[in-house]
Amino acid sequence: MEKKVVFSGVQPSGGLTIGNYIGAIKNFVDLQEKYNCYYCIVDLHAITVPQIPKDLRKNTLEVLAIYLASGLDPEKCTLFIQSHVDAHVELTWVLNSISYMGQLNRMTQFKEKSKKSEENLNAALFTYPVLMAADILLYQTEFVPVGEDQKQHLELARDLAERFNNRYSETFKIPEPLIQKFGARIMSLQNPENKMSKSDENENSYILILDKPDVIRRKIKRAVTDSIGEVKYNDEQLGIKNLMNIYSVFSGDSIDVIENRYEGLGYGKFKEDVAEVVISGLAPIQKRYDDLMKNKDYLEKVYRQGAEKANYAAIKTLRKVYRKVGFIQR
Ligand code: ATP
Ligand code: LTN
Repeated sequence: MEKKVVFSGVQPSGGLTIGNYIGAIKNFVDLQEKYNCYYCIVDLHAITVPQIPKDLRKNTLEVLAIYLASGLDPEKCTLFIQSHVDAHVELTWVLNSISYMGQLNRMTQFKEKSKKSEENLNAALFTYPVLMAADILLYQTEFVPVGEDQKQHLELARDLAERFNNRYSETFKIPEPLIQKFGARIMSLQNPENKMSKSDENENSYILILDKPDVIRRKIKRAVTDSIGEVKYNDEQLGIKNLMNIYSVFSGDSIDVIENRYEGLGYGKFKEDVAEVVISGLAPIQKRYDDLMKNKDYLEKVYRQGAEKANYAAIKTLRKVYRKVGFIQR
């Protein structure tokens, strides 16, 4: 039986955070064993906000190296750069033709990001979710592992697939989101009501996968908590809850075990331990990352082979789509 397809992407829009790792990349690794996985570095998405070209190039390779360092194996899954497979842009155009402005206007991410650039809002930011739908639908994807924040975009991808299938006959598989129950939304260390985001202005609000041990210790020490003073898991203590989630993911200990361990101990010791668990969880990834970044030839080989494999699958779907909408075969 053919393996079911998994697709996901990460933007090379800056250093990756432990939110990206826990909400997305960590799960990619488990999925590669059972599914036919495509993991993309979505550079076309990244330019929906201004990027400095040389940083974009650097960040793109960085995401690839982090994918590999986290345990993704190019023999088991397809790792590629979005702009290397033309079909993503081509399918986006066709999907734009069946996308409703009203629905795109309601996308939370668009509303939030457009607030940040009130003047000269660019059109790509508006059609960002259509490009994301194209990414997913090109590969006849069954499952899309993402963090909670991407749920609405997934809904749109499903709507577009259904709309196209109804209008032109069965073409796309309808994708399902795969959102972890636990860790799907790692919160900002400075404002635990917001998600941890690599584009946050305050660098104390996030931990980068590549942060050095001292930086991690400092950021966790400064993490906002509360005056209750007990390590308990509840919505009155969002900062502590978030740190407990992080602790649990990196240590493998359950929330109950953590609550019991820190009963009566206060926040100081707890925060120190959270930092150490994160540091030792990231250490092997950082070590492999450093080695990989010294071997640019290898990285190039991986993304080239990936693009070839992805292109082969994507073109099949795109040809079907072009035929169905009435384009003459070339
Ligand atoms: P930005 O913060 O710049 O808006 P982002 O980190 O949200 O970008 P991506 O890099 O494209 O955007 O996200 C890659 C994956 O990481 C997505 O699946 C997203 O849902 C997940 N993710 C991002 N932030 C978090 C978070 N704080 N908690 C859990 N998952 C997250
Ligand atoms: N919009 C996503 C990144 C992304 C993606 C995808 C995720 C682009 N294309 C396809 C899953 C599937 C984000 O996390 N900001």
